[in-house]
Amino acid sequence: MTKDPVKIAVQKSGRLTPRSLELLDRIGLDYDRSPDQLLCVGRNMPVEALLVRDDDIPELVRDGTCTMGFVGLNVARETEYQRRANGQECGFEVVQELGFGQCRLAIARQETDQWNGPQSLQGKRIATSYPHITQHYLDQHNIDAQVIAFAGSVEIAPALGKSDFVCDLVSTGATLAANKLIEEDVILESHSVVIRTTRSTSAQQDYWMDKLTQRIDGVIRVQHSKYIMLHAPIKALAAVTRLLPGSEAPTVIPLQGCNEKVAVHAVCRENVFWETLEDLKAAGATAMLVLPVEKMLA
Ligand code: PRT
Ligand code: ZN
Repeated sequence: MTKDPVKIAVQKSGRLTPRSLELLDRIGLDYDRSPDQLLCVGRNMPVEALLVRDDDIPELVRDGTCTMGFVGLNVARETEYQRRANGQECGFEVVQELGFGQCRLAIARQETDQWNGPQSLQGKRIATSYPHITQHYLDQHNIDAQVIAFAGSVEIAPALGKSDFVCDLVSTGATLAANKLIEEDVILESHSVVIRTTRSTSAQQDYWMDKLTQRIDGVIRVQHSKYIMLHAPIKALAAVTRLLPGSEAPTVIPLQGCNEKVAVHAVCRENVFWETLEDLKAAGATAMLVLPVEKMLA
């Protein structure tokens, strides 16, 4: 085992797990799993991934057990606000957005209640698994309400008579609808992020964390990028390149035995839709090919 490895805390089994493990793979980490499956030890870099419950990730990164973590912004913020409410330093910082695990933390009301903005919460009971984010929102709006912490199944609290409102994570909205709850204010837009410890780390850990950060950046940047190849009449070149979505200067290559057309290759930093291809075709482009981009390093 390497001395001073970078240790990344990753959710063991849940919504973020498949994409987190895929990300480790895409940044080039080749690893062996420990017999208990809870540790992935890098074979090709001094990097280890520790598989844990998502709620434990911020604390593990704060206390230095791990140097980085992949976690939902909702979980990171809840820990941050909890620590700040206790007068403690946060101990980690959000350094990158990973763009998966999108959801929102929202206030929802019962059909029988009215909503006239945050003031409607005055004097009411709000059930939530995110008591510190909810309290922060109430403080920001100068509202005095009772926050009731629930470990799970928050959505059933009003029907049980335990609360008037809920503040819960929402993705499709189906859970709220099934419980006859109506979404009102979104108090946090969430997605998975990379957090990094604010404790001092060794020169080797800093080197590898910076390298991983760069590689993660590369993976995220190519997520929606496409490589497009096409043939264009020279006289339509300007019109064709103008239509390429989000691309910098394209590469223009002569075609063997053809004086009127050139090949154009470009990385488009946005998705290339059928409509774009149809517009390119109308402008004179032919032989169009759109390919996914796997890696990019600026
Ligand atoms: O066991 P462990 O503690 O690690 O996992 P967990 O059960 O606490 O978390 P998990 O795997 O459910 O979620 C991990 C992270 O995924 C969360 O912290 C969020 O950042 C993110 N995420 C994205 C979600 C959702 N979407 C989501 N829809 N987390 C939870 N939900 C739940 C929500 O709590 C509600 O019960 O799904 C329900 C609502 O979904 P819709 O589609 O009906 O609106
Ligand atoms: Zn959890």
